[in-house]
Amino acid sequence: MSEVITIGEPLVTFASKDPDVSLVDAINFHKIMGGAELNVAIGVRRLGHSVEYISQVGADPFGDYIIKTVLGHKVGTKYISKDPNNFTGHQLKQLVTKGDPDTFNYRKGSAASHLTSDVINKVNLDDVKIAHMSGIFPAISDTAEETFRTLLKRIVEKNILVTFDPNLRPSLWSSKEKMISTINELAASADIVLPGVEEGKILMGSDDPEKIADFYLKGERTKTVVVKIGAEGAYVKTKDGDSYTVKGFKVDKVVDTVGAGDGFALGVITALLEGQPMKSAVLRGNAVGALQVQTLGDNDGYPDKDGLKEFYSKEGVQE
Ligand code: KDG
Repeated sequence: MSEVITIGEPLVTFASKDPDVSLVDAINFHKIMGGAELNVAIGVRRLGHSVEYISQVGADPFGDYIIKTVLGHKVGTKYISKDPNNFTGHQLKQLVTKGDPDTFNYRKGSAASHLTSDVINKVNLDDVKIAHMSGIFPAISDTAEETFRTLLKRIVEKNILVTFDPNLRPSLWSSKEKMISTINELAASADIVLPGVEEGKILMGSDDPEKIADFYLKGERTKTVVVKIGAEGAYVKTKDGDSYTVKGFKVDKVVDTVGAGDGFALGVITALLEGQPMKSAVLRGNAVGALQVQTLGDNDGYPDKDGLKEFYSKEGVQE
């Protein structure tokens, strides 16, 4: 069995090719694969760790493309089922020269949104060291939320370390109130919570990293909160009162911000798997995030071991 497990919806993404043209007017697109938790899985694998991805795709060309591409990344596909009655989720993504790109989702009623708990009961968690959970999957349907909760319950019962990224996607939730209450409730089951500073503002009303950390540290299982503060890096606070900031890396040219948060999560996860202390794990999170924003695509910038070493030596940093 794998060291890491995650659950999510894979997306076939049509990324527009002409910069700063709106999604309404764009006519040239290329096809790539995204999905926040799948991005994490791809990066975890690239850094040499085994990972299983739980999901469901449609019996359609998009679904076959996802399975073929996931296999190509050597991420485990044992728990990706095919749903003959529903379509594979997809997305349009704008190419921008500044800021976050506009996106549009086609995922209401998708195959992943019909993934039921039966699959979860068959998942072998025996050797899993870290479960990466995010706030996207419970947003896509009531069925998905129930499935997510079933998995989380099994993971917590087995005392597996949980990392949780709120990953706010307001357009996927039935209401803002439901989004906030569900995400904050789910976060309490995680050992490590990874909110962004802007997410903190929406979820608990402050963009002060320390206040955000204090809020999530009240969670029943939560021992560490790592608040992402963009280019500035990340603020860490632990239940036993330790707190510090790990500075981010300077990036000359941001090409595409998508996938940076997932890069941060996978940096933290892989470093912890390798027995590194939290400070080095957060440093790696910052490094992978900085590499990701310098490439197009939702996961193309994630480094392998040599790429990470090279980046650290260029930055004059010791892990
Ligand atoms: O975090 C990156 C993701 O945003 C992207 O790959 C796809 O929007 C996406 C999603 O909801 O998973």
